[in-house]
Amino acid sequence: MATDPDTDALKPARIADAEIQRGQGGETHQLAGGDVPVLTTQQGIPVADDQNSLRTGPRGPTLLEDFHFREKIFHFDHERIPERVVHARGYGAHGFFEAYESLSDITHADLFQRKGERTPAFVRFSTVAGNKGSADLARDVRGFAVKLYTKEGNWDLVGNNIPVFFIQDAIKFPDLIHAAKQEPDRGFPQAQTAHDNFWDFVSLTPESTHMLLWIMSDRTIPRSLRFMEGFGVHTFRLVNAEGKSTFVKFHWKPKQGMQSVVWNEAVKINGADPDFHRRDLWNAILAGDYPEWELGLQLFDEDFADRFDFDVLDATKIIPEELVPVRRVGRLVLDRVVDNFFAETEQVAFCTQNIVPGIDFSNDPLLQGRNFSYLDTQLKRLGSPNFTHLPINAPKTHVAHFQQDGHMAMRNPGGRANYEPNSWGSKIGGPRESRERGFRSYPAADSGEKRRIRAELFADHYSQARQFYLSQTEVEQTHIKNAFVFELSKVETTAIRARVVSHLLNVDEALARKVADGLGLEAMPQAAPPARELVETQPSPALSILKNGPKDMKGRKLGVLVTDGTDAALLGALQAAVKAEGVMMELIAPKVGGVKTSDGKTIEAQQKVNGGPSVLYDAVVVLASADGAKLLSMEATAKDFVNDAYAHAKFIGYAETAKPLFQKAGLTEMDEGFVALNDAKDIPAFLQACRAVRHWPREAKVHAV
Ligand code: HDE
Repeated sequence: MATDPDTDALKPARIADAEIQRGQGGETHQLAGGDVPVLTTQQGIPVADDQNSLRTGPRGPTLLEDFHFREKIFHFDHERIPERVVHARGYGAHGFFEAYESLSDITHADLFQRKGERTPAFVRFSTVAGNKGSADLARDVRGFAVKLYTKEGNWDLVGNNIPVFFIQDAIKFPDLIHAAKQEPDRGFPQAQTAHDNFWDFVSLTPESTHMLLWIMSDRTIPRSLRFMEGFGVHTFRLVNAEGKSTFVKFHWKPKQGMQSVVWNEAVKINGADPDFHRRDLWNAILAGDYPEWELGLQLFDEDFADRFDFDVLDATKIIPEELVPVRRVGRLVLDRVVDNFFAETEQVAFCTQNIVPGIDFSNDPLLQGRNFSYLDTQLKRLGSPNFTHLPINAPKTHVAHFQQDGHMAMRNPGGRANYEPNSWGSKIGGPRESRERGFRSYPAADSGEKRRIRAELFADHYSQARQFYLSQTEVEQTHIKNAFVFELSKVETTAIRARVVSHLLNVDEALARKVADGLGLEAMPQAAPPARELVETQPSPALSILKNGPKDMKGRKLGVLVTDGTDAALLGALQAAVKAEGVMMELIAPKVGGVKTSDGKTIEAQQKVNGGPSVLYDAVVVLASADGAKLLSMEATAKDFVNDAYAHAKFIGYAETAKPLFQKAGLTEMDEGFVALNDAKDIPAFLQACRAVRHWPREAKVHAV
C-alpha cells in the first residue's frame, strides 16, 4: 500500500506501536517495536542508543571503544564520491524504448528487430559546466544520456540537446572544459560561460563558431527537460545481418514539442527554484504525465557522404533534415522516478564504447577520443573496475566472463575455471566466444600516413553557423543577438569581445553589427579570414524552436494568484478546464494555508506569493477579489508577479476585480496577451491563446537596450 511519509509521520498510531524514550534533555524519540525495524550497524549488530556516544561519566571523554560511533562517522566521512568532471549536475529517470517496426534490413541490433518490443532504459539529463550543486537553468548545453538495457547487452547513446560540438578533435576537450569552468585562480564564475577564459578559447578556435550560435540560442535555456530534443551528435554505423553498413545520425524528438524560457526568466528561476528542471521532471512523472521522445534516424550511405558539402565525421556539422529526412522508428517513455538519487542518478556510468552487435562507430575523431575517456573516468568516479556490478549499470541479460576480483567485486566467476581455453568441459569450463552472436567490428578499410592532421572539409567553420542563424525566426535571432551581447558584456577584455565579432562577420553581417553595437564596440573589427570558402546553404526550419513548438498547453503549468473573496465559480471552472487540457495548476496566495473564496470555503494554496513568482509558470491568471487586489497592490512580490509575466511575454488571464493590481504595478497598456475572465465562458479563449506559449509582439516593447 502506498504511504505518504509526510502525513504518516503525523499519525499517532505508528508512534504508539513503539516505545517513546525520553532523553536527558527532555527530547523524545521513537524506539523499535511493532512495524518499526531495529536499527543496526553495517555489521548487523542491533543498536541500543543512537543519541549518545559512549563516555566515562556524563561529562567524561568519549571512548575509542565505541564501534557504533566510529563506524557511523567513518561512513559519513566517505559519503562523497568525486563529481563528474563535466556534466556533474544531472537528473535521471527510468523508462523504456519501444520499437515501431523491425529495422532488420538495416541493422541486426536486437532491440530493433521486433515491432512493439520494449527495452528498459535509464536516461540522465545534465548541464555541462556547473558543479553538482549549481542551478538547473544555467545557460548551458544539456546532456541527454540514454542507457538501453538490450538483450544483447547495454547500449549507451550519450548525447546532448544540441547536434554539434565545440571542437573537432578529442585532444582539445580538456582545454575547452578548463576554459568553460570556473577560472582556476579565483574559482568563479560558477555554471556560466560568461567570462573571459571561455570566450578567449572559443574565439581562438574558429571551429567552435557553429556551436556558439546554438549555445547563444534558446536551446541552452530549455523550459523543461521534457521539451527539448536530443542528438547522438556523431555519425555512427548500423550494420545488418549481411554485414552491410549504413551511416546514421540519432535524434530524439520530444512529443511534447520544443519550448524554452527567456533569458531574464532563467536568471530569476535560478533564484526562485534552482531545482526547476529536476522538480518538473519528477512532478510530471509522478502525475502520470510521462514524457516521451521519438527516436529518429537519419540514414545515409558512403555515396551521400562523398557528395555532401561537409564531412560527416566532423562533429561541428549537422546533416539538415531537409536533405536527409529523420525516420521515426520508436519511442522512449520515461515512466518511473528513481528510488534513490545516489544509487541511480549519481552512480550510473555511461560509456560511449558501450555499443551492441548491429551498431558501430565511425571514425569521427571526437567519438574515438570519447571511447577512451568515459571508461577511464568511471574508474576515478566510482572507484573500482566493478562499477558494472552496480544495479543501475548491470546489464539486464546473461553476463559471463573471466574477469574477477578488484574492489567491491560482487560477482566472480564460479567454480574452478577462471581462464580459457581450459579443458574442464561445457558444464564447469565457463563461457566461450560465439561466432554467431558475438560483436564484430565493421571491417572498414582504413589506410593512410600516420600524421596529426584533419580532413580538408573540416576547415569550413562558418557555412553551417550561418545556416543555423538564417533558419531562426526573427524573435529567435533577436535572442541570439541579445545572448552574445549579454555574455560578451561580462567579458572584461575588449580584444576578446572584438575577436568574437570578427567571427560573426562571417556568419551574418547584420548580426555582427548588432552585437558590436550592443557592446558599444568603438571600431568594427575585420572579419576573421575563413580557412575555407563558405558554401551556400538553405535555411532549415527544423533548427528553429518556435517553428517546432507545442500544439497545446498539455504538460505546461498555470499559476493562479488568488486572495480571500476570489470568485469560487470562476476558479472552479478554470480548475476543471485546465485539468481537461492536461495542464498543471498551482494556486498562489498571500498565505499558503489558503484563501476563503466567495462561497465561504477555504482552498489551500501551493505557494505563498513571495515563493511562487510568475517565472515558475507558463501562463498566469490573477483572480484577486477587489479587496484582495488592494492588499496585493501593497505587496512588492505580487507586483513583480504581474510585471514579470508581462515582461516575459506571457499570457495573462484576469478577473475585472484584479485590475487595480496591474495599474499599481504600472501596467497600463493591456495588450492582446491579456484575456479578461469575466465568467467561465471566457476560459476556452484564454486557454486557446496560451497555446501560442508567448505573446511575442510584446517583447520588443519591453527591451530598449
Ligand atoms: Fe562527454 N564526458 N566528452 N560529451 N558527456 C563525460 O563522462 C568527453 C562530448 C556527454 O549523464 C564524462 O561519466 C570527451 C560530446 C554527456 O553521466 C567524460 C569529449 C557529447 C555526459 C566525458 C566529450 C558528450 C558526458 C564526465 C570530447 C555529446 C554525461 C563524466 C571528445 C554527444 C553522462 C562521465 C552522464 C560526460 C568526456 C564530448 C555528452 C569525462 C573527452 C560531443 C551527456 O568521460
